[in-house]
Amino acid sequence: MNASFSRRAWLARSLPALAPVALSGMGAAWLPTTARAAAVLRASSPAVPDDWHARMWTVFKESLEAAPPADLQVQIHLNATLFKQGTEPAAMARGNLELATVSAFDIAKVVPEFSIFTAGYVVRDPAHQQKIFDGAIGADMFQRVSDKMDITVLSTLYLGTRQLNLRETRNVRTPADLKGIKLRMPGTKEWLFLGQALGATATPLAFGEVYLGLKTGTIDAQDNPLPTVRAAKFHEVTKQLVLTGHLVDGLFLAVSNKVWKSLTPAQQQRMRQAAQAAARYNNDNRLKEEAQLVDYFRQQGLQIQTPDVPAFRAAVQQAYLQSDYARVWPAGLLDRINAVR
Ligand code: KDO
Repeated sequence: MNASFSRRAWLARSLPALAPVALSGMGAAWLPTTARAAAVLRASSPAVPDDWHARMWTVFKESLEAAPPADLQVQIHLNATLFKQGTEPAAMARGNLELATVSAFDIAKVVPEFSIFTAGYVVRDPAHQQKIFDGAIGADMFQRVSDKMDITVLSTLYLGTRQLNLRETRNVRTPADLKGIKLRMPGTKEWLFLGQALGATATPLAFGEVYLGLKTGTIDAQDNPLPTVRAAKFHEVTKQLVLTGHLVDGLFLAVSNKVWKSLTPAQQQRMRQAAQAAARYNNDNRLKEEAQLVDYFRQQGLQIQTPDVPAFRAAVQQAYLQSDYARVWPAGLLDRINAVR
């Protein structure tokens, strides 16, 4: 890993990836709150409208806009129509976007120690995740994110526990059984590392192209939490789920510091409350649905396999601990995460 990764390089590298529609809208939306008109805050997400972390933006919007004064308005842009997946944090840092959900993988590109949360089998379950990020570890990490990325995290969303989802059935007991499988991962090296650690051939592809990739066979498999498999209809073009549970995944609802620092304390408080309400809505619904989906997918005709999870855990943990990622994890952080109960 390049420890001397510069913030300037991150911003520069992300610029060509901006969706054209975002370029045309640049600078148009964010108005200073001192102006009479309400300030418009645009939220960008690659999520499909039926996914809970897309719907939660409506909860955020309604919560923020409900209380007088009507000084803040939210515009929701889904399906990566405003910014491409993964380019949102750099856009927010530049002041071209106001709100987004950011993954641990996006953050690890700029705050390398955050890669501890991209490692498989570190976070135990959703309750562990919330306790980590609501406590001292979260406060320390989010300060680093604000300092280096110019964004402020307002709440932590449970995205779900990532499982494998294959186009054709195959007996997958251990990582060795994934040899040669083209497993789609989002297109950054942090994601690809996770795919390789699982034993597959990790293949980068944007979320919006996964359905077609599975349908046409350019990829053999994808990994996502079950609620996302349902919302994006991946079960229509796959035959098997392998319940590896390899990553208890999260997203961070974040605001550009350019916006955040221009708000009054009262506006900041309303924004935090809206973000907490949105996270609660997402987390409650996602957990409830996740618990029902194995049965649902079985009814839809998918084969459900429970693999040798300890074998996956051992292989993935070893891959991370031997990697450059682990070298930049602050001393003792893994133990502190494990000790959170
Ligand atoms: C995905 O592309 O697999 C992923 O699940 C990665 C997440 O970090 C997040 O970007 C998510 O997609 C999107 O929000 C779409 O659900």
